[in-house]
Amino acid sequence: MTDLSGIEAALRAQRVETPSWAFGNSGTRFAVFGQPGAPRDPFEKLEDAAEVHRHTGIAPSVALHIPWDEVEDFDALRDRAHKLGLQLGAINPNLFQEPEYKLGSVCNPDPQVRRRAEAHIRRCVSIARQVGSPAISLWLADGTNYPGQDSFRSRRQRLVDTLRTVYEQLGDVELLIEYKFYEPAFYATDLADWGSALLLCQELGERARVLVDLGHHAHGVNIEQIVSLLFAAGRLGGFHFNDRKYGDDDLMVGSIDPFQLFLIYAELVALDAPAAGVRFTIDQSHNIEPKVEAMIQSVLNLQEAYAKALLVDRAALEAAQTGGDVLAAHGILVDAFRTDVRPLCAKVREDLGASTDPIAAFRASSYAERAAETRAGGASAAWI
Ligand code: RM4
Ligand code: MN
Ligand code: MN
Repeated sequence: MTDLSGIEAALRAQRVETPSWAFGNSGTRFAVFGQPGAPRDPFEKLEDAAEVHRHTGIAPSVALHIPWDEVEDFDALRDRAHKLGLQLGAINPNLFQEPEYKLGSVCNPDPQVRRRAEAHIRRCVSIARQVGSPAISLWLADGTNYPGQDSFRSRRQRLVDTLRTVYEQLGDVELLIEYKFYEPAFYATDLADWGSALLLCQELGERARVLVDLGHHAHGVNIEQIVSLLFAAGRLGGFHFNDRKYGDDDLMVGSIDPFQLFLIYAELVALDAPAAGVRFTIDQSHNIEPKVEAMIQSVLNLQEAYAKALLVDRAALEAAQTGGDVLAAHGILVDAFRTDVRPLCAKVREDLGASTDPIAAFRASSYAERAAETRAGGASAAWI
């Protein structure tokens, strides 16, 4: 494809949602290293997200995690977002930190705990309505640690029954279901893979779709093929972008395996997924790197992956594929991956009124230094 103006238009229309929780302090199970200038409340997280959008031009929405982003007045939070040029994105119910959830949330053997989890999701649905959020994004930490601990069949039944009740309350809010193969459960996770998530969505109804987090698969799993399968089933709901070397490392997207990221985008372009309402969200944890700059870099990595995918010569690829020319087909894809798209992306950002060189502009702005000064005092927001 050499229609450069079409490619530029597609890049201008690209949208990436940033996660509120990646702006607050986070860490590993060993330590949380607080950073100077880390936001102290959801309002300050929005300021950081607006800074990312200001430099990149394609990150105008922010996902929230409840109760991490609980505020007294959600109208005020929404209004603040709008004043900063942002929208509030998917609402993520947190069903993994209360002591009651030790044996699970919606799959817990105790019906009272299941009711509590259900009530929390309902509350998130009402927050979504209030702030104009389009989706509830649900990840469950539910699972078991030992064989025999609980019955697979009963847990599945509780999962379906509870989510069915919630599903009825959704109205026009969409339900995204995220899977993850292990952690915190170490023997059997209740929603461990795309197949279990897809089956659940099909049981619930068409407003339930699957969310693919890049860090939630075993090694060697072909994520781009999963993307294609889910899309064909009409159930690709969105992404949690990040990268990893080992487990669910939540490193910056494209930092470890940029080729995989490109292949996922190549699949999305082939499917015309951006037009099909797929949500593109970052889900990362910046433990040692400065958070706002890391988020800007992550958005840029997504922009470059998309640009390269748009450059794939689709007609030539199809001809090589149908002609059985293995190496020509592979070469066409790799050619696009090898293209330096940085000037193209810089132009697109300039056209959007964002920064041609976002990292340099962010550093020159002294935003981080100012945040460290003005946000002194009070407790930083953190995931624990
Ligand atoms: C999980 C999963 C969820 C995220 C939590 C904090 O591993 O990726 O999306 O909300 O972490
Ligand atoms: Mn995730
Ligand atoms: Mn994760």
